[in-house]
Formats: sequence, structure tokens, C-alpha cells
Amino acid sequence: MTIEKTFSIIKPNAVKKNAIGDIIHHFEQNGLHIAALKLTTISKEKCELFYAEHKERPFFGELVSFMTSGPVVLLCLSGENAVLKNRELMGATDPKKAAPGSIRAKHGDSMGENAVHGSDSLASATRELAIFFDKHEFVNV
Ligand code: FUP
Repeated sequence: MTIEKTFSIIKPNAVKKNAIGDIIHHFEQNGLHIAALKLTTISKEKCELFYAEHKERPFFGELVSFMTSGPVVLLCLSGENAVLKNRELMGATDPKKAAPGSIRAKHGDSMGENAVHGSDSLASATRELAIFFDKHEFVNV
């Protein structure tokens, strides 16, 4: 059994539409545990660092502007194969292509405003968690 930690963001569009509880419920119902959680607004600097791999993409400015436009929920999710499990629960990047019942199918509004972020590998999870959380903010679950 591999217990992993992964990073998730409930994005501004999902917070705005009152979907925090529904999304967290979905994680918990599917075996993921909350190991850290913050309701906050991300600074432009942290957001640019977080999305550094997309810096040269045409949508970068719009992405940063959306992600800093309002409150988000930052989460550390813990559980068996948490990285892959979270990616499955989220669904495809484009909500129109996301599997029925997935979080993005239910709460995503567009490719950019797709309700949630989830780390795409263990290495990404470690890097992303370190941007937004201090070691003392994690609980053992
Ligand atoms: P994902 O790992 O599913 O979040 O997708 P990506 O890492 O490819 O993209 C990161 C974020 O960039 C997505 F959440 C939304 C945004 N994006 C766009 O706005 N337009 C695109 O064409 C691709 C991604």
C-alpha cells in the first residue's frame, strides 16, 4: 500500500459557486483524507511560481489573472495512490471532455475555469505543496 500526499486547489470559480463542500465531500467519499487546508487568496508572485512551466504559453496571463481573482482552497490530500486517484476524481482538463460524475464535469465552466487543480506526479506534488504549506501545517491522517 502506497500512501501519498498530493496537492489540490479548489479554484475561484468553484469557491464562488459555493461548491467547496461538495468537492471536499467527493474527495473524502473516495478515500482521500485532508492533511492540510487553507481558504486564502493567492498572490500573483506565488501563482507565477506555481505555474512556471506554463510561462511561455499564450494563456499564462489569463490563467494567473483568474487564479488570483478571488479566494481559493488549498489542500493537501493524503491516501493510497493519492496523486493518480485525485487526477481521476478531477477528470480531464477541459470540462467538456471530463468523465461524467468527475469534479470538472460537474463544476468546471471552461478550460481555464475548470474548478480544481491536482498535481500530475509525486514530484510535482512535493514541489507544489512546498510553495503553499509549511511543514507544521500538515496533520497525520
Ligand atoms: P491540468 O494538469 O489538468 O490542470 O492541466 P494543465 O497542466 O495542462 O493546465 C494547467 C491549467 O492551465 C489548467 F487548469 C487550465 C489552464 N489551461 C488553459 O487555460 N488553456 C489551455 O489551453 C490549457 C490549460
